[in-house]
Amino acid sequence: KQIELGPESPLRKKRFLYGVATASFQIEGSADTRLPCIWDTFCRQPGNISDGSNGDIACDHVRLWQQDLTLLTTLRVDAYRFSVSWPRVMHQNGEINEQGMAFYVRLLNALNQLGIKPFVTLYHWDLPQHLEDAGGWLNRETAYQYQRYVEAVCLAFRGKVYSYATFNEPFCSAHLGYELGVHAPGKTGRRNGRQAAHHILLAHGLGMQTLQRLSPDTLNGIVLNFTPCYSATESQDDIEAAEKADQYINQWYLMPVMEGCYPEIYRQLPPSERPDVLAGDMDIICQPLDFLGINFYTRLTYSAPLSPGEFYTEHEHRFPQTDIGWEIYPEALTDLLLTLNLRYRLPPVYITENGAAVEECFEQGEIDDSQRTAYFEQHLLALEAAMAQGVDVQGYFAWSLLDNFEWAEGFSKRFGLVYVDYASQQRIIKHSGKAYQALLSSRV
Ligand code: GBH
Repeated sequence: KQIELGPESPLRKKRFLYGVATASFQIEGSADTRLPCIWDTFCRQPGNISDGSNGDIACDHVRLWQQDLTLLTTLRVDAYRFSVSWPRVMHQNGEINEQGMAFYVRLLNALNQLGIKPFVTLYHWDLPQHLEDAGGWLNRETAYQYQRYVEAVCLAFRGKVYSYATFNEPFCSAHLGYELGVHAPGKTGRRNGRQAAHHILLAHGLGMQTLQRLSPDTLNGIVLNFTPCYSATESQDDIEAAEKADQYINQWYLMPVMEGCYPEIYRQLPPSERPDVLAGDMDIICQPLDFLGINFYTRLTYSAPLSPGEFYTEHEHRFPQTDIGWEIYPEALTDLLLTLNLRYRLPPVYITENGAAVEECFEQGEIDDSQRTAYFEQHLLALEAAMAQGVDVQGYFAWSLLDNFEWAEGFSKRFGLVYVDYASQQRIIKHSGKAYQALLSSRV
């Protein structure tokens, strides 16, 4: 199975950038050579991770990174998106961990030597545990600590980076981590979720200011995840519920960043559930972006709330799902890009993550994952449709280079273009990886 795009597709042009993405906690291992983070703690509380695993070893990438860079050349990617582990590069007293920083400097040097553009994510969920002990993202001070960390990274990486993203998916950190409690640090409550979101957004703004000052020549922005919200029926109640869900899970993060305000639904929260917002915060959050990173996996369908005080209820899926239970609905990517483009003055967009956990069949050392290849093809076609209607999309990153630690799913769900045998740490390029490579090398 190949990825078939039309001969004239803009996605087959050399100037369209292709990459693969990873995140520090999900691949690095070598947990003993950095500070503990909130995910180390979360993994150790029984019941949080479906297979009881943790990130102590993961893909052993800190030791096998050279081998993993070879995979990037084999796949022929233009860019590699990875994240820096804050607890690996900073000591608890705020000083730089030189050994940890040196790991990334070696990685960056090697990427530059190979001609692969480094897209650096500064925060992909691994908050140092000592900061969580002081309140984590519920504590405003964490935003200022984050800014100091960004400053240290910028100075150490000077001249080696193509793009910086301040955060990956504030939704996940805030909503899943501090509101629903299904991600680290496992806190709950609407006010907690919204307060964590606000401090993360504030940290984004402070981080952008630091990037503008210390790294003005890199492409600086943020990565947000979007789960487009559809209504279950055409009834007014369901449409309204879907609209509210969209404000609550998607626009809550985009609107402050782009326009310096929270969506309408903010005012519908009872005061006891609203976050503390200080004068001037919204102006800090709303910094000009060089790019917007969009992570897209699935959509959700909503109907009217069942109980008072709620805004919506999630409706059951109607279309086929991936192995992780997410509906496959590529049109939502087209709809999303067109809607955002109409509603906002978007900077250039990069799809910074897209991918699927699917069933794979292992035969004679080959991994047949044709469903994943089909998923990529469908989503690239959906992207192409949006671009044909005027959306400025500059690049696409497949999630993920490697099978890795899939958060609350542990190692039970695989998203890689490359298979990882966790017993031997052997890597095997899957059929989808070969299809991706074929697409990338066929560009004109
Ligand atoms: C990304 O998060 C992460 O950045 C990455 O680290 C991770 O490995 C990857 O995705 C795969 O999970 O569960 O039906 O309600 C994506 C997070 C996924 C959150 C879709 C919202 C809604 C679907 N998003 N999810 S559902």
